[in-house]
Amino acid sequence: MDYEILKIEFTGEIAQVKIDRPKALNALNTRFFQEMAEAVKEVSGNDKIKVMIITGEGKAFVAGADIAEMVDKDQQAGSEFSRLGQKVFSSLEKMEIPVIAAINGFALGGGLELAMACDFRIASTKAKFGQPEVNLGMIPGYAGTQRLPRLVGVGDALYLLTTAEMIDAQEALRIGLVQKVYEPEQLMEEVMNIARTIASKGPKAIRKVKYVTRQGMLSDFESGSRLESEEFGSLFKNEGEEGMRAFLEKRKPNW
Ligand code: DAK
Repeated sequence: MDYEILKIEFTGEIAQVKIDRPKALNALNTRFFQEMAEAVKEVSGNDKIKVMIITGEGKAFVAGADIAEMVDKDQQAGSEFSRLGQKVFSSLEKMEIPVIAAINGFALGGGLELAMACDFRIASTKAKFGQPEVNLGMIPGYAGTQRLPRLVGVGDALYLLTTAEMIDAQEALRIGLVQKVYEPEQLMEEVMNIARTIASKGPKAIRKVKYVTRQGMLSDFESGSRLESEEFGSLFKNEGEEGMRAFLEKRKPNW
């Protein structure tokens, strides 16, 4: 598939996926979801890539699902649009490598839902966040009602979901919606530094730590802990041996 909305750049071990439809503030339409599904496949199929970054072009990360595309849909088409989006967003969580949202501007509605499907979020001081669906007589359709309370707690989630208030990056940092905030001109450099840090760690360990954490969020504590023991064990006489030997021999590990 030729990309029309996404731009994908590979820099060393890092893939940057840029959403480039600034005229509509990068609003999410069917074509976006098709291209994002393709991008996930392409990046996942490239063994060299260790981290993926998603960001937006212009003044928005993503200003929501495309209202112009949604307005005429009937109930069935609305549910299908929701399911397509949910599937693509879940595929980001299921990617073996970490996915970072670099939030350069508006992350509203479906845009915040996209950011929440990434493994963590780094924001510019210009970023703005909100779930404004109730302004439109709608509710989130890409699992925002599920991910937001898991990330920030039920009180802050329902505050944002029911008031549709737009919050700034500092408030998003305070409630734990984003992990770091940088000046706009430093955002991508800092996100690349974080990505390079991750890429320098044990590659199997990084994949397993994401897998176990993500699975744990879907299961109970006991099952998650059991899975952790299994995956922990699988790194012995494996990448973990090299990492531990390198520490004892005071050298860099050779992954
Ligand atoms: N969809 C389509 N076009 C959008 C858009 C959107 N979400 N947001 C902005 N645009 C377009 C504007 O219409 C405008 O187009 P032109 O008039 O230039 O043709 C252009 O982007 C620039 O926007 P503005 O002129 O409005 O720019 P401002 O800086 O003045 O304002 C803003 C920026 C972000 C505050 C404002 O654009 C805004 O309030 N946008 C709407 C934000 C919003 O309500 N987003 C949530 C969308 S609802 C579901 C699946 C998913 C969802 C729900 C259900 N199911 C299938 C069940 C999710 C829903 C949403 O995400």
